[in-house]
Amino acid sequence: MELVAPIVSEVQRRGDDAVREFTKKFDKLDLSQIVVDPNALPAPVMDDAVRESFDVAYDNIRKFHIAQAREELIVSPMDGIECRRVSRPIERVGLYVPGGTAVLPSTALMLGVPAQLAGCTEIVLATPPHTDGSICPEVLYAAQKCGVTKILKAGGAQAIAAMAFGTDSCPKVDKICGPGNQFVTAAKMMLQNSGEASVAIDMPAGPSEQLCIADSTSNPSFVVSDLLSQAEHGVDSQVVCVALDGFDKDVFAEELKVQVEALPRKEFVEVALSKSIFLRVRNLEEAVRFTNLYAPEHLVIAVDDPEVYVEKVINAGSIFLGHYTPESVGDYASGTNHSLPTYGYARMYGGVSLDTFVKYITIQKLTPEGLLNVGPHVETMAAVEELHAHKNAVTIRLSHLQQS
Ligand code: HSO
Ligand code: ZN
Repeated sequence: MELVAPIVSEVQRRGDDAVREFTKKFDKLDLSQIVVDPNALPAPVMDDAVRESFDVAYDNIRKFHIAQAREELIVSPMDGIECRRVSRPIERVGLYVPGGTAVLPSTALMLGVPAQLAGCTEIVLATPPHTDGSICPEVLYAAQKCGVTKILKAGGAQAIAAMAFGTDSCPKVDKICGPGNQFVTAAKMMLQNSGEASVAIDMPAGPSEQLCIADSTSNPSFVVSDLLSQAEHGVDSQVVCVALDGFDKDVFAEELKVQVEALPRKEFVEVALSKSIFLRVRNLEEAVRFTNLYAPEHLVIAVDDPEVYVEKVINAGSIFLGHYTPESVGDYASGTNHSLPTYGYARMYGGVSLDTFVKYITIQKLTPEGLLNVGPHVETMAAVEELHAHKNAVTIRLSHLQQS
């Protein structure tokens, strides 16, 4: 917070100039134009196979998220009273797509698709550019497909502050979504509490994690491959293997050694593993109890009959069932969202969904009969709270009705 606060206030004060200066300082990049319109750029040059995979992912994510749209609610709690609830898009949203040690264009889809489906009209995507100032082609492709209206070529706290306050070239947004490093997260948390910025965030993000439940039916090499797919994200990732009877730790450890050795991101993996856990439990109840306490971002239930666990799980971001559902399918293309609560926040947050990009407006309409039914109760309650004008707004109408 201490490191990020001066960056945020400089961007608030000096806008684009400050963003350019921080980009120069942290990303060693001198950019004259920091905001571009993706739709004015030519379609990026991409391998056909890569384009096809991104298209499949886009379609699956779209299908799962479009089904999340909620019908308008209409309820009549008493005769003459109608209550409704309608959903409306959050008009201006900011999507943060991390660069860092790995560029994650899949995150552009995970945020862009629900924002597009929600009907957000200004969609700003912030991402740190390559060292030559260009944008990752797959991020640009995803941005164009999802109807992103502006790309901010910046990362870190400076990008978050630019979207929160708006600058000459970057539109101000109402909500900022997406994962990021500790500086991005600190900026998001600071700005959501700032009355001057007046901006919401999706959820706090911390180091990410996976918990895998394994028993005698599990395939140790599958289990290891899943845990490593999450461990390779970064040195602060954590993975947990919760093992029931019949899951052999020695076989697991041997397989782990072999698979780690073959990974290009071995250095990150080894640090992450040094802070990870192999936990032996006595039975299903213990496995579930620990899982709910830990509240994993990703829960892999790598057993023959995973459904018996599902109904008992209360805290988890996203769950992967059986032997043929690696976490990576959810990371990319099964259709579920990979922006998930981490670090125990699955106790009170769900992942990004269509709901992240909408808000609900409630509506009520009373007929004279409705006011006759509920009005006297409102008068009584207003009297309890000693709010005379509240009471009078009902009384004046009830008298009018009695006269006519
Ligand atoms: N597992 C990450 C998402 C991701 N994996 C992006 C690969 N690319 C957090 O859910
Ligand atoms: Zn991942």
